[in-house]
Amino acid sequence: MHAANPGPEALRQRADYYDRIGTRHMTPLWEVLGALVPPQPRSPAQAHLWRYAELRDQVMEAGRLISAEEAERRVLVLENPALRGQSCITQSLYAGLQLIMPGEVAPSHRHTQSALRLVLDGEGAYTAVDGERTTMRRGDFIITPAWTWHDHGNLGDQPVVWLDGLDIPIVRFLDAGFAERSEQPAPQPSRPEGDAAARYGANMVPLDHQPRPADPARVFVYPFARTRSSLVGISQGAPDPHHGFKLRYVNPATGASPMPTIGTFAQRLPAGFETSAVRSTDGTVHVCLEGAGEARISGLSGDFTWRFQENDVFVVPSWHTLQLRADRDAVMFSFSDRPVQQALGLWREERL
Ligand code: 1HN
Repeated sequence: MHAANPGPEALRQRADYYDRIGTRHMTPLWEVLGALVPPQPRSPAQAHLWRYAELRDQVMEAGRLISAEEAERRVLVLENPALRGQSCITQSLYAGLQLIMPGEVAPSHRHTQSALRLVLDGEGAYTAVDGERTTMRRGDFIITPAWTWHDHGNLGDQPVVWLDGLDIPIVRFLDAGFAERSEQPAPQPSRPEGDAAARYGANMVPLDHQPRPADPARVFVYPFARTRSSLVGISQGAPDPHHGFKLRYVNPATGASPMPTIGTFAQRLPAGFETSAVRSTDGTVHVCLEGAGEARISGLSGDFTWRFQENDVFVVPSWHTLQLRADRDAVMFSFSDRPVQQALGLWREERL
């Protein structure tokens, strides 16, 4: 960083010294300080778009090659092109596309990783969380809180596809992962559909409800019809220049993020609207649920312009600027590690 011109003899002595201390498991900070503490985020992740037309063909092929039962979960992992082999879409988040065919079940298990589902295609599947099933409809956002039992099934006659988002890399980083399989692969529900929403999701809670901060959220479904009508409802006002009409999902019983590790957002961009450029420290996965448009992304991994349409998925790494334009009225879903960064006092956004 500072001007200094060591001669060849000094460099040779240093190299020799580094070798000697290296054998004792030490290394000089001054050779790595700049990389350890960069002036701004230098994410190794790359911006990337996955088109649903291709994703669908590929996941349907998996449907012919392996059963949900054999796979446990029949999922194609969306791997960040610059992080191959690590099963992650950003440094902190995992994403995958899951397929369940008519008549199949994905057996019950639980793990300390938190999961979200965003239903993309097909009808007739359910997911169950701690004894309550919910019917999966397109655009529904469903969570599986940490350490809750969950299984999926398809009672209909169509393949059903959804996007999974999990905090796998965060839990791996902390070496805090546990998992177990249930003795019953497809347990019968113990509560009727809608029970959690009625008890915890109507601005009311049970009389004796005393949530502790680490308790799993009870409401686990955010139906798309309600999200959509809220987005249309706020569209009477003026759009935020950088975000259009955008809301974040909360646990209705606490006001906190639905999951402690993953923040989730829904956004409406009216046809013709173009957002001003914005960048933030939370690398974010975006999914187009309705409409079509263009995304412009710029940052360390390059400059990209993509046209997107329904069910296309793209990732914007940390500190890359994003601009969105809707050609047709667009509804976007997105998720990131923002609640983690905010809890640690790290999150920054720059509106350009
Ligand atoms: C998981 O449990 C599901 O329950 C999906 O559908 C994807 C990826 C890694 C680990 C657990 C599911 C997963 C997963």
